[in-house]
Amino acid sequence: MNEFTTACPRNCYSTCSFKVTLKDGQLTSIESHKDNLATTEGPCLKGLSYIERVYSPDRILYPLKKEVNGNFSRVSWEEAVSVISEKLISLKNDHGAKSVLYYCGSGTKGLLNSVSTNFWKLYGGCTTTYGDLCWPSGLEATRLMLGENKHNSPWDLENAGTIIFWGKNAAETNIHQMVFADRVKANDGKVIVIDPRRTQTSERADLLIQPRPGTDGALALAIANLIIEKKNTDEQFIRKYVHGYDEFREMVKKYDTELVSEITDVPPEYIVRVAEIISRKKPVTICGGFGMQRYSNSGQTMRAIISILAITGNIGKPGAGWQFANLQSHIFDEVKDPVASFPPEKESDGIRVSISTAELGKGILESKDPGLKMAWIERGNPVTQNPETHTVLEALRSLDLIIVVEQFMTDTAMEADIILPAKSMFEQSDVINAYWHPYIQLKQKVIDPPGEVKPESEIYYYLAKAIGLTDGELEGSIPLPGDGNIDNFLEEKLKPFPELSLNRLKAGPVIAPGTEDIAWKDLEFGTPSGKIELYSKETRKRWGLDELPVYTETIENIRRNSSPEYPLYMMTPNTKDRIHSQFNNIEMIKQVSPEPVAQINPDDASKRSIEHGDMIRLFNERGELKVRSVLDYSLKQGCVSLTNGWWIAQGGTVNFLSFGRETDMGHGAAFHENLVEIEKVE
Ligand SMILES: Nc1nc2c(c(=O)[nH]1)N[C@H]1C(S)=C(S)[C@@H](COP(=O)(O)OP(=O)(O)OC[C@H]3O[C@@H](n4cnc5c(=O)[nH]c(N)nc54)[C@H](O)[C@@H]3O)O[C@H]1N2
Ligand SMILES: Nc1nc2c(c(=O)[nH]1)N[C@H]1C(S)=C(S)[C@@H](COP(=O)(O)OP(=O)(O)OC[C@H]3O[C@@H](n4cnc5c(=O)[nH]c(N)nc54)[C@H](O)[C@@H]3O)O[C@H]1N2
Ligand SMILES: [Mo]
Repeated sequence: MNEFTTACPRNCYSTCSFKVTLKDGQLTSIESHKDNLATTEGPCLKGLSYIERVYSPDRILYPLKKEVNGNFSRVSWEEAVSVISEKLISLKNDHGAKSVLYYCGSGTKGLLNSVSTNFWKLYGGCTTTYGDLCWPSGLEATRLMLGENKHNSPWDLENAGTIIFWGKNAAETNIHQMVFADRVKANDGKVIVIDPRRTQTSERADLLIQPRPGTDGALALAIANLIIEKKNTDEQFIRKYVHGYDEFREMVKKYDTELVSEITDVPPEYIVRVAEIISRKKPVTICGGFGMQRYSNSGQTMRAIISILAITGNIGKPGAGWQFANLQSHIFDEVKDPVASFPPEKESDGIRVSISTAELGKGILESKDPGLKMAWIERGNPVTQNPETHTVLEALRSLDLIIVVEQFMTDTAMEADIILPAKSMFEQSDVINAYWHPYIQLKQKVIDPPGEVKPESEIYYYLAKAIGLTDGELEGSIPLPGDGNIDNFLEEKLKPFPELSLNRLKAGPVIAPGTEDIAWKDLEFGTPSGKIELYSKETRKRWGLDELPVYTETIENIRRNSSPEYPLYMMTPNTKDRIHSQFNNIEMIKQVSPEPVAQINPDDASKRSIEHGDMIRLFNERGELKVRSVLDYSLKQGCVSLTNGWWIAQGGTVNFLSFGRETDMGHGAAFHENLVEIEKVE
């Protein structure tokens, strides 16, 4: 029996450290690695289901090619590589390298992901996307206010007097964070949740505030106004460390509690209550989630929320602060700096960064000089996960050739001409970082890939050779196949950090060098003024938005007021049972989450004669979905909620209904801003 250290590379806050056991070469158990102080409580159900996932009979184990009749059949690696390389050579000659789209999602973390970009540079360039589906408006808002994205260590949360989970459902998306929150509650602290839905997190809280979706900016400014009116600000902190307070104080005066109660549909006494708790139960940590961060006003919303902490002096102290993204473990150059990568760069190393991820379908369809002919998709499932599924499908179907590197027959893989089988997390070593805790970890290879699965680094090696590149030209960019070469590649990346080596990481996680346990303890902010910027000229210059975090109505809310055709807010949250579109095909998960359902408030349902368990149609001008209804008062009236990630074959992706639109800053995707109508299907 052998035990190994490894770590989960999914796009998830927790990024758990694992100890895995092998018996006769087979993975038999997965447990938590106790050295990771953030995730000691153990893996989630998805983590435990890896054993099934890795050995699943549904895994793609060989290269597959789509036949004329639409079915896939097995081909050899030689044939797959030769078809792809011939196309790459001819496209480059006939249309230029930029006629190829390279698209990657967030399927796995790791330094070896950089090999993909290295390949496309060596090929002579390509076209790729900018922005991100996930978090950029919050990242940019934080950067504009505080200078960078970091926060106190996860375990510091238990020092808080008040925790606000604002648009974050940690009990499902960051289960380990709740361990610290529960301790605060047990110690007579307060836990507040701000979310239009009653969630598993709010079940463990003292207070739930349910604003109308997209109105959190107004709510935050009303809270700030009350704190200022009641003189509960930290004047000394403001004088020393806050820029633009006078302008801010003047601006928030108009966010009177009664008015904001109307905007947000939150009773005035609840707004007052939150302001009181923040003033009374210090220190305050706000765990800002991604919920209110995917709207057309979301960057300014996030800035408005951070302002509350700035005026009350809740930054740079134990138990206090803004917990959005802790990027202190992002120490490697190879890992795309999410903030730096916002701006659509016209071109670098021949790579044209011209398509907004939020508008992937439209971007492909409208591409020109040269127009796109081929797409290479890896680590992502854009048909299911990107906004406007119909447009994404139309765009992909307009191309000559689509290559998808995948583990399973996802909606996107179904669109491929050639599918290349992808590795699982246990089949190649890599070094990973995280965005909640500060650890650097080794995701260790513990088993050989099954069938003819090859890790991307190896696929790119063979492709590079097939398009005529020599080993010499690949040196430093694409490692030669073989575990020893991969280890050398990783060791090279660890060299600048004496604390880190593969051997050390094999023992367990290591806190990233330079990590601050209490972020901004020095109260030095990397903003133009060196202070927390309530007033930010850069916000105006870069995004054309007000210097102050003013509230504006979302585009869809304005539309809702003028045309009530689609009156319901469609919410598409995450669930504990999946990571986006991953895991829903696993039996262990299907037992707890067998099919997509739409949660509806019974008052909205009765107006439409919908009963619990009815098949209903959700629709708008972009598309429709048919699913079963679940009537539930926990959802705010006027909302309907359906978790994202279901495949088309499993009942349909929510993104048939969403709209491809960018957030106000950061080039994020505003797909939470989505109005629908529902009706019973006879
Ligand atoms: N189990 C699991 N964990 C995950 C993931 C997963 O898929 N599954 N995904 C990971 C990733 S990539 C991400 S980005 C994070 C996301 O983590 P979270 O931010 O916690 O998750 P979301 O479900 O995107 O949104 C959180 C909440 O925002 C609420 N919300 C929506 N609109 C609004 C609004 O206008 N105002 C307010 N106040 N709330 C609103 C939703 O109802 C939802 O409960 O989780 C990570 N962790
Ligand atoms: N409507 C709506 N849409 C959303 C969201 C929402 O809240 N609402 N959430 C958004 C968010 S926050 C995010 S982060 C995105 C996520 O969007 P994606 O990153 O596209 O989503 P995943 O479903 O995680 O798909 C990743 C795919 O990578 C594959 N994979 C895993 N490991 C590997 C590997 O090593 N190599 C390769 N080649 N493939 C691998 C998996 O099998 C999976 O199919 O979705 C976004 N979409
Ligand atoms: Mo995400």
